[in-house]
Amino acid sequence: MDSLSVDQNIPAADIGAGGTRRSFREELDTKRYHVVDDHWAGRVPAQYGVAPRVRIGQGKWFNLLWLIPIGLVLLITAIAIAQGLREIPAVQDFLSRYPGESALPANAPVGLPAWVGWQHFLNLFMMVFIIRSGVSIMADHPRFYWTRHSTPGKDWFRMQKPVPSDPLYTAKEDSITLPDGVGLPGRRHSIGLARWWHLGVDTVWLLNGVLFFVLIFTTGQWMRLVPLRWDVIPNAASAALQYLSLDWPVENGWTNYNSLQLIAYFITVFIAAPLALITGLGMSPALSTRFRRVSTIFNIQVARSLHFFVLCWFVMFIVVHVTLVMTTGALRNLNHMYASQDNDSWVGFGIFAASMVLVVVGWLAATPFTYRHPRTVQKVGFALIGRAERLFEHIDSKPGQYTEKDISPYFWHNGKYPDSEEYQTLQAGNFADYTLRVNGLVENPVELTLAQVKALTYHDQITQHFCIQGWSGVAKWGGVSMQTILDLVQPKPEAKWVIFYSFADGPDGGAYYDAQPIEQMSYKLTMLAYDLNGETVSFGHGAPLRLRNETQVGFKMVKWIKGIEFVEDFSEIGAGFGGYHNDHEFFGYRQAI
Ligand SMILES: Nc1nc2c(c(=O)[nH]1)N[C@H]1C(S)=C(S)[C@@H](COP(=O)(O)O)O[C@H]1N2
Ligand SMILES: [Mo]
Repeated sequence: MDSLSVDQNIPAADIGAGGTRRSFREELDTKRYHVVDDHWAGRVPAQYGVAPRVRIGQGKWFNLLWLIPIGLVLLITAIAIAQGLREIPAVQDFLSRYPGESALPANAPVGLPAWVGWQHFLNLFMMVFIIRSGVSIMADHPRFYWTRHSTPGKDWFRMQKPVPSDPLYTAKEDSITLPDGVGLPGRRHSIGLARWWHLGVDTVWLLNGVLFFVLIFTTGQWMRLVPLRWDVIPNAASAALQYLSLDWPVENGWTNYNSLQLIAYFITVFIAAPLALITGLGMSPALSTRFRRVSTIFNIQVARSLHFFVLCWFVMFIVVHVTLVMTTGALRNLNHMYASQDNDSWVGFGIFAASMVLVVVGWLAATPFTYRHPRTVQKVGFALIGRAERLFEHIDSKPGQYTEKDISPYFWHNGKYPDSEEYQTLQAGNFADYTLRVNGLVENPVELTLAQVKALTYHDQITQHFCIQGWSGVAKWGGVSMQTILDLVQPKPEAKWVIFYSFADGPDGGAYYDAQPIEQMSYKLTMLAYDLNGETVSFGHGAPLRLRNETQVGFKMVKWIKGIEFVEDFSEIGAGFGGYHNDHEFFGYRQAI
């Protein structure tokens, strides 16, 4: 390995204290950012998208705002039809045979205990944050697809203009701003913070959900939420007809919900809530790469689209549910849920009103709080979900999931392109003068020319990329396994993290970098790529070298790599949070979901 040892002719400018190679650390932005203000993240200007559209055919799009007038017309028509139907004797017979509610088992509980009220409140309180941060995450890549190829023009839904033809257009440029109070936090490309809210509150919501399931099954309350007799179906049809004809079914919620209500609750509790979890996990790079069979059909884009349908269900449910609670004996209904009593007093209303104050305060405060204390959001979010993410990081997936025919026709670009003179000179010379420096806590620091890198054992893999923003794509990457680099440099036992430095600066200035746990460097699918789909990797995708770590989301895969450093911990590197996006945009350093 003589030819690969450290070059002794280090340019004077590169010599730091102690006569050793100056570290790339000195090129990082070490400022600690503690607020999200107008200067945040290189001043991303606001950009509002377009009204949501669904694709109908090749290049035709249907603006969903039309659903408002169309829905109104359909509703009025349906009301007229329902009222007409109720004149028919056979329908009247049907309504008296199936009045709208199905009998409960004799041992079913009567009334709603206080814990139901608490559960209900906690759920609705958390839902506000979950939904708003979810919409923010969606706005970061405001398009949906059905295949794992996120091909422009093949999206089935978009809230953004068609993808422009500029070949270097990035997914970040595609992200949109949400109006204040809608998104959490709402600012364009604030996905790092939105994810802490979403995944952090999700964790509490899921734990609370487990408690809810335990309680409903130990108290018999489940019998009121699960269809147990076949006549639930005709009764639900009957209730629907009664609602539509504006002659509503008798309210008896204290003892038994009507069948339509029961089905709506059943779907919400037993289908939509679990599906939210399953479709959420379906977007994880670590899980999708590990559970190949499942992810063949249930790929990230199917999961993301279905996750959106779950959101639509919850929003629709909330609107209809609240409307009906308020229009079918509000005081009594509120007493049921908020005061565990079945009467017309104002007690339930009082508790409800107080709880709404909390909801509104939480709603109004969440975004300003996030902008003022983003590090707190990052820290609390990590405390809530970090453990689960770490669990998924232990997955070392096998190669061979995809073949050449799975390669995506379009692979989005992302990030800020390098524009330094240093990079441009190297690029103009076809990287003949490029060297990759690998040093830090290693026995054998090296400085390799590109030719020397290419002389190392070749490795290739066809894998799927998962950008944190939501797009994905399959590509064939060729280059060197990180294991080969480890064998060459021999990390010391103290080395725990591996820092990848880029030629490109991030949006606030200072070089882009990312810290990766050393265990993941010997995973089968961790590599330095210099080929993409059988050709030399292009400028846009990271020439001459870029990282692949298929356990993680895309922002961790540094492009335009110039150096690698092995360290014990990353607190002294950059601003100390483990990567450019962590320092500047409050991302987390473990992102296996
Ligand atoms: N140097 C650098 N590397 C980077 C980024 C960046 O901004 N700078 N963006 C990351 C993000 S967010 C993604 S999704 C991937 C995108 O890789 P691609 O452009 O090859 O698709 O690169 C990652 N590597
Ligand atoms: Mo990304």
